[in-house]
Amino acid sequence: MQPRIIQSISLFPEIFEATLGVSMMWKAQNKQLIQFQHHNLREFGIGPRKQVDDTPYGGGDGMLLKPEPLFAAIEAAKRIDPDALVILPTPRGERWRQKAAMSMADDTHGLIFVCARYEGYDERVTTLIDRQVSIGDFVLTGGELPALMIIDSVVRLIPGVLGGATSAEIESFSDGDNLEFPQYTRPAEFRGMEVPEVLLSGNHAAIEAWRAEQAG
Ligand code: 6GU
Repeated sequence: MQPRIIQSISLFPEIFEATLGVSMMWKAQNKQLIQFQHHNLREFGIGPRKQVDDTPYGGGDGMLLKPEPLFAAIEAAKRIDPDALVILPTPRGERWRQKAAMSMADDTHGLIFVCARYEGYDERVTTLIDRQVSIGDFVLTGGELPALMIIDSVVRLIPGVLGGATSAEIESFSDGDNLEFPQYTRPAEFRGMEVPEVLLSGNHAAIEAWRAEQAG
């Protein structure tokens, strides 16, 4: 089976390399379940100075990403994976939720994340975008962190990525909005704090009941 390709377009591809190069995201690549490919938007910049930004028509503060480099980068990513879904992280997008992560994990399309910086992007780029997604009601300086959060939330749900077969299922939010129960490991007493007695009891029915109650 061909690994699913997840691409990013950003002025700071090193943010992706660093974050996706460790732990479970690295393992997902190592197991050939996912293939990450990160594009530097600067390489698609215009002229000898590789210009990617410009001032907004109509005036206003700050700089916008120009359409030409964004179009060229998205088209290059599409040549690698023509059927890929193009996602734009933006505070104006639909709110990202666990349910969306689950359906994206079930889907087999590749993904292309287009990460804006500066004060935003030329609106014409949205003609190439399939989906605009926000991760919450606050504003960040760029789309890289939101893209990484979305990637992490999807990749961990792909079968074979997490070790234990059901560890994703029983974790928080996977089967509704219930929060996970508290957990403990050795030692049974630490700095005067004791592990709840029921967890040491060996009574599996009682443990299940306690966990259900704690998960609320
Ligand atoms: Cl997706 N992008 C940016 N820049 N800020 C955000 C966001 C996305 N979601 C919440 N805040």
